[in-house]
Amino acid sequence: MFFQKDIETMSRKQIEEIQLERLKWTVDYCYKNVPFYTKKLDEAGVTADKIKSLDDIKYIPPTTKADLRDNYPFGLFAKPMKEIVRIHASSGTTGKPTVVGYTKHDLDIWSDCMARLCTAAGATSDDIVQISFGYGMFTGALGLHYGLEKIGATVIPNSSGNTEKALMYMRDFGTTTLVATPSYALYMCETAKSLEYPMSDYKLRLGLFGSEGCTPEMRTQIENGWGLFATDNYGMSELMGPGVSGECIERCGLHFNEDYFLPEIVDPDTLEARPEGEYGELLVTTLTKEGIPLLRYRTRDITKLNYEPCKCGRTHVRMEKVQGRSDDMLKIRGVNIFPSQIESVLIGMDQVSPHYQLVVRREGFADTLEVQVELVDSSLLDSYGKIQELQKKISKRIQTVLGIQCKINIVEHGTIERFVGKAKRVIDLRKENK
Ligand code: DLL
Repeated sequence: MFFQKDIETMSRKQIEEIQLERLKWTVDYCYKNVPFYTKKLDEAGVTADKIKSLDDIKYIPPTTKADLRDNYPFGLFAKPMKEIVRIHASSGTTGKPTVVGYTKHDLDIWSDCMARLCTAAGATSDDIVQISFGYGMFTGALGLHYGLEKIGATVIPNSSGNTEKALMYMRDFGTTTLVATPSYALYMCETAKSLEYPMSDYKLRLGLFGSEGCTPEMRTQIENGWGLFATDNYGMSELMGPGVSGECIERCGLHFNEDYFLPEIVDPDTLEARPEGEYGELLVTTLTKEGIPLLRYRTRDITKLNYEPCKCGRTHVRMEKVQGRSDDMLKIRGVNIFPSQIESVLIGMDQVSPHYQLVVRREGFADTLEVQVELVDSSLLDSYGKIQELQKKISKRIQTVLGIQCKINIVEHGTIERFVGKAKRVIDLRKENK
């Protein structure tokens, strides 16, 4: 079993000592090896010996995705290419992707981080694991791949897409664990149910999901559909990929690999630290990374931290499931909305499927929200009265929960696009109208 007990259960004092020492190392390393940081730290008047406590991190200016883009492709690398052994990139929807590089040492740590989290989630060397993240520049597939090999599991590098073939492997190879985005896991389940094979032909018991949000309601649907136990994994390419934090079998927060990453929660507007236990934006400082170290990286993800030791025995801080991204938050007629809130409303209703899309428009001076949602049983479309009744019911629920009016567009089963990677839930047409 891959349980690094001496590290994963150490006292808060010990964790903080390691973090302080590594934070100083990282500041010094960035200063000496990345001209971008030399300039930034000089301007802020920060040097490694000015960092006397973890609290002093507040004097370090944050790093943003724009900084990575401005230094595209390798400008923030701290090692010469000779020492970089792998490159990944995140698929930004706009502009250039952000590019990251790993040294051999970074890759070793990455597999350790993943091996720890997969073990905490209940995966073992007896598992046959099908990886249905896309292999390629995306970090998800290779991240999980090496971590799972490290714990001795049997890895099937199936990638995403070609769902029927993936399901054939699942049945024929006796796959016990699925690695995918929650939306793809759900789509795979829907496809499995549409085939002639009984669900008892599938042996899935564990899902290592992540890379996008998943409401508790959607998770329950995936678990019931497949008959598995689902866990959540968080990470981002800039920081490493998956392996930053993940749920253990207790599922009460995602354990942060705190000896490698230092998390902070700040107010996204003022960047002031938020009191412990309050929601805010997650900033992360890498503590050992050589290829592309990052100081106070602005993840834009909204979450909170819990420092209580977990029932599983691990003491590393737990982060709550990501509530949304500060830049994904939709502001509609002054009301802040995360797509996940609408998802919770929809998934609680029997007649509609969990596939949905939100279309935001600007009409005149007002923003409008259209919720496109799919029927479970398309024959309902034959009854105008029933559809109207359902539309009213959904819009009333959304109004009660979120306090906004929206248009409900009910469509036939199977019409809303399915995604093999991260689902795209929001189509914001306002930018085009501006
Ligand atoms: O999604 C890395 C990853 C791969 C994590 C596989 C877990 C499993 P990026 O493509 O760079 O990296 O996207 C990072 O995705 O800032 C979050 O907004 C979102 N995200 C990642 N994991 C979760 C999660 C990978 N478990 C961005 N819940 C992050 C909610 C998540 N959002």
